[in-house]
Amino acid sequence: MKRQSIKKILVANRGEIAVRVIRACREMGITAVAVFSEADRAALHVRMADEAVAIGPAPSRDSYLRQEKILAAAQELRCDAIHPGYGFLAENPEFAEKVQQAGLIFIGPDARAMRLMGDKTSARQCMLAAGIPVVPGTENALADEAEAKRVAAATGYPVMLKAAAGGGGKGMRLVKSANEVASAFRAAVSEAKSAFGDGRVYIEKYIGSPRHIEFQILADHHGHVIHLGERECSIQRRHQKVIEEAPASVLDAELRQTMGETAVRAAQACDYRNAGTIEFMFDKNRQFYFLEMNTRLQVEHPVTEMITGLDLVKQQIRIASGEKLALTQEEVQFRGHAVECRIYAEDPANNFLPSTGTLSFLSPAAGPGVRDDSGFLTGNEISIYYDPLISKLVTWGSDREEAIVRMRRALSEYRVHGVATSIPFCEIVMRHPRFLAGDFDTHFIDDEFMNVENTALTPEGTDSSAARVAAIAAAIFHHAKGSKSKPGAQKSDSGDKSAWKLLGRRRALR
Ligand code: MV4
Repeated sequence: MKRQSIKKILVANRGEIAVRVIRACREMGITAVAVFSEADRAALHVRMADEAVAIGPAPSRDSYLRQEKILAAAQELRCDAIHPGYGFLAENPEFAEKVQQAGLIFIGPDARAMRLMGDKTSARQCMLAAGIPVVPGTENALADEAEAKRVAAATGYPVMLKAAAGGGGKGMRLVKSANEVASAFRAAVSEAKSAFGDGRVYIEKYIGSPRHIEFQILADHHGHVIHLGERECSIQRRHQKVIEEAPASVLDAELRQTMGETAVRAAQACDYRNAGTIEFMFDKNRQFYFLEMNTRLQVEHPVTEMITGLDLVKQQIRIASGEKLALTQEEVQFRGHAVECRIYAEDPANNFLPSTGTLSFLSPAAGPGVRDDSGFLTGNEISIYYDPLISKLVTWGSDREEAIVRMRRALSEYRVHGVATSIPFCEIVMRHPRFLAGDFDTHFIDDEFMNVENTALTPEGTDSSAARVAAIAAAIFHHAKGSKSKPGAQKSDSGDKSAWKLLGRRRALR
């Protein structure tokens, strides 16, 4: 592939990720063009860009999802490339195609790789053919209930029904026994049809208490693929990640190498280009299975940047312009530990209900080892229209302990007035004995805070009991009170597993 210089990039996104991409452009001497909806006229990404174009009303479908408007803006302003960020159009193969047809560079993989990995059955087939371990199950979508029954019995209960067009937890169903198959199959098909316009579903063996561990890969247009290690992303709620870290404390050097090599082979198997993520489930027996591939820059990419010293957005831009990867696998060096807490405008004391309003005061944490990737300024509005992510607070330490202590310190400095945030919840997790011990899986939040068996596996929208909401509210109330007392005033607890019981007894930061 010939080198094409990129001098001007349109950033087809908003919030913190648009700001993140603009920052990379600035450092590279690239002109950054922002697009914005009517709700985002005063947004940080608009202020930081060199030029900005209005693309429509607040709802995403009228602005950030308007492919033709975004393309027209890019052409009119003579951009060389479009960076899609994550979400919105980032994994839309038609958009990637249109960008290319317009003579522009799409900073990401090609439409073919996106399609191949977007269909979870073709992704599984591709990985299976390459000898990558995938969760046992069907290679093709199920034809009917009868086939679903046969395959489920052959796989062994419990099984998961998943939408081929799904991913990220949408349209999944746990099936515990034969008498549930028929109704679960019908429900899954109709759910998949209405959510994705594609009713195909397939079966996987159910993995009981998995960790979610994903590997970052980079692939250039010259046949070089490297991995940048893993991120542990098990601390999530309803398939929304809350806390991520790198490296994963469960992996030893040998397993890291094996999984890293597998991730590289997975990227090679689909002839992938640019930055991507191979998601694995990691089970109690330390077996790992390919889950899905994300064909975009991910929200949690900063933890990888913090431990490798690499700038993933710059890497994406260089790859897209046809440059060779500047480093080999052996030259990738890992140093220390990083933790990311997502600061959402959500009220943890009110069942994580989105909290909208004006950010009347916003004062992020700073200081040694702290990075705050925010999309907002004091005075900005958190509206109902977009993702409630305010910021990603990331800390680095020479080891996990230091990264966590720094995170506690940073969370305690962070000030957000005007909306409720997930900060107090993150403060609780940063002191939770199971988090500190690295003893958690994807059910951690449900198990420790929701006090109800496996909400992750009950249908979406299943609601909380009043008692559960009250328990979290009480925990946060006590925590807020505790945080006003002197650090170090109380001795640390031991042998007490319940999160909220710990809260009144504030412990030293260490
Ligand atoms: C599974 C699983 C157990 N067994 N598949 C959820 C998100 C989507 N990417 C796949 N997910 C899961 N698939 C089998 N065969 C459990 C989950 C799962 C999960 C996976 C990753 C991160 C968080 C999760 C939370 C609940 C369930």
